[in-house]
Amino acid sequence: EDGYRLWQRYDLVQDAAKLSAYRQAIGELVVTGDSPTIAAVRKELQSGLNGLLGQAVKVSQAPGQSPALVAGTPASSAFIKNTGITDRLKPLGDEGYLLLSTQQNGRSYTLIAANSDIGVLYGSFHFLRLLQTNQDISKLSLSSKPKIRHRVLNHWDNLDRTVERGYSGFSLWDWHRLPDYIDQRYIDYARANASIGINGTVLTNVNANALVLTADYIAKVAALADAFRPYGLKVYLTARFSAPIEIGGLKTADPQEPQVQAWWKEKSDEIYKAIPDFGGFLVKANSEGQPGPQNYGRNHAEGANMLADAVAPYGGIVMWRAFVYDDKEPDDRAKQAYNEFKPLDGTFRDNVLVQVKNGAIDFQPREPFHPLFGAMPKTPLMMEFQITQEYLGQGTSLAYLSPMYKETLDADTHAKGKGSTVAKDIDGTLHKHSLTGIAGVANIGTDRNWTGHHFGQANWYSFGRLAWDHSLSSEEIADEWVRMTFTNTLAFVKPVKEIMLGSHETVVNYMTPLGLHHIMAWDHHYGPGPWIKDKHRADWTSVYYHKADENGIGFDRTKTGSNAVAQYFPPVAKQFGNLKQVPEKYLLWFHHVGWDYKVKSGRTLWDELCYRYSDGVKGVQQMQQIWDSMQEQVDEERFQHVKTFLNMQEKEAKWWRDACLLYFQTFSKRPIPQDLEKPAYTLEHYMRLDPKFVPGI
Ligand code: BDP
Repeated sequence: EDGYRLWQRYDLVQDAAKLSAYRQAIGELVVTGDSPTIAAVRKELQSGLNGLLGQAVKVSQAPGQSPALVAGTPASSAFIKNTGITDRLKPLGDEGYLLLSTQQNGRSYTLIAANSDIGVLYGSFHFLRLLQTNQDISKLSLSSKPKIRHRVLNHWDNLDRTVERGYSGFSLWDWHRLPDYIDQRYIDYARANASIGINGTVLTNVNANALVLTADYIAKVAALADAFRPYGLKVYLTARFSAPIEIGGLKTADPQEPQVQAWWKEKSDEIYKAIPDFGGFLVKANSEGQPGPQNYGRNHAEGANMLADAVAPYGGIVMWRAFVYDDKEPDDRAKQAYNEFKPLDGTFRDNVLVQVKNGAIDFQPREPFHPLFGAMPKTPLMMEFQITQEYLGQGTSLAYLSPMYKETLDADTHAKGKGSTVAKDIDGTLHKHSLTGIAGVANIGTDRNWTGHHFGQANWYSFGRLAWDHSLSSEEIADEWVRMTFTNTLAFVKPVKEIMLGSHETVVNYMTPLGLHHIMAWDHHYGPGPWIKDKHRADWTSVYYHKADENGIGFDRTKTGSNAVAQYFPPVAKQFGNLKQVPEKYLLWFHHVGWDYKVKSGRTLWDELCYRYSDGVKGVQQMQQIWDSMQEQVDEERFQHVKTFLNMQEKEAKWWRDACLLYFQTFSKRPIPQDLEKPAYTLEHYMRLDPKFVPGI
């Protein structure tokens, strides 16, 4: 059990009654059609059922005497057409599916039906999930379709196979051996994505390299696209804005220059010739040193529209990132994306999505939702979440991120009155957009278990599940994942879910409680670094964000400060801007608060900070205790792996707690409450510490 099989383990069903019911219901398997996608369906159902049922399932061309599982579309299967379900299929669109138990001529059938082959594949994965999680399949009548159209992974993979902010080995894309060699990993990657409904993948880093747009690389990308296609996974590339200069030999990349426009058109023609269903481009422009339209005095819409025009004839899209900020700009970094993009609402082409990070700073352990959500009614906004744990303990920390994703998706923007959630903005229902999207920065690499930490798999999984259906709860998703990845035994499922559901809050507590943010170490972002100051960019220091002084701590973003709260719709602005009403989890995000201010618990702010940091460490220790008690329920290999990682996490938690409290204490000048564990070392020790020595603390 090295984790390679992810949640697709297909081992024998252990519950004897369920096993016999499943064997009974699936006397034979009928998969109709002959497309590559249908071949993938057949293969997946066959291997899944063989494993789960512990016997070779009979595969037939048409339903015969025994109860059958029938998968197909009305177009490929006369049997399905004749069941009269076409009307039920209509509203399910081109990716949805129906799972139905039905009787025909006195015989029982289970249908996996859809309008399209890819719908059949998604339905097949759902059906297998029902077996994997030991559900009753005798009276199925359920349909499902995605709420969001483009459900995309963003790989921050470089062409030399390093992965920016990747903590699970190297890039999966073996450019050297492509296009000839198709690694089985590519297929397994596509299978895993399809099983959770992910339908797009951006192969390359947003800090882009123009080389990927040269002919040699396009051929390699085309080979990947061919491998992924049966699984409904489209490829996208990042477009370096200066590519016309770097690989095109032009003098400029000005989007208003006809020769530049022509270059991108020709480049798109070339790409689509090799990859007819190429998804389009993701662009990071004029951000953190990347080139962009502003280099030529043009705005973001002018840049995006040029690329959009190039891919439009082929149905391609442009995902243009709103992650922009500039240290020359004196205003609060949290306000800059809104200031830049809001005035451009209505000026983007129809095939452009503006991709917005969940919060206004940068994937912090916790951020309030980005004020752009709800605020650009004429522009489809795409959500960007980070799955890789750049700011959340990286590869060694257990942090189940579904609750964090849900916190943003469920947040109410009040854009059109109460109930205008962020989820409704990105699924298009709020402002009536049919072009919709959601992206997750991948945590996947060449590590045998894909994600470094076994529990990192749950974040890939939950991103996909929420991208498909954001109304799912974190608990439901964790339940599915634990059962499929480990076991259905309740004695394991319940406690491990408890670990998962509390884990994000635990990490927030020991890193950035009460709305603190961006206090991590310089550059690598792993450990604590609240003391970071005097760097060439103020907006990359920690003191810019926590603003601790002898009076208190926190960033005043109210009227008396940067007034970032005013970017939210009035009810939200009022709530966040009011010291008494702001949710405590965002307290120091929006307010500079005195050390002796009484918080909800009745403690002073300083004492509360100390308790929160300590709670974080205790939270990790609780996870350790629960996990230790699971030894009997789980294979030794994964047990030891997770155990060791939790030990590292405990050290990390103490490191964060002690370093941050000692540092903030130099301002608060108040004691750490008596009943709490005291820091093991001096502040100087932590400031000198090189993270690579942490396990030795
Ligand atoms: C930051 C990362 C940096 C990325 C940047 C981005 O530290 O590596 O390039 O985001 O999203 O979080 O563009």
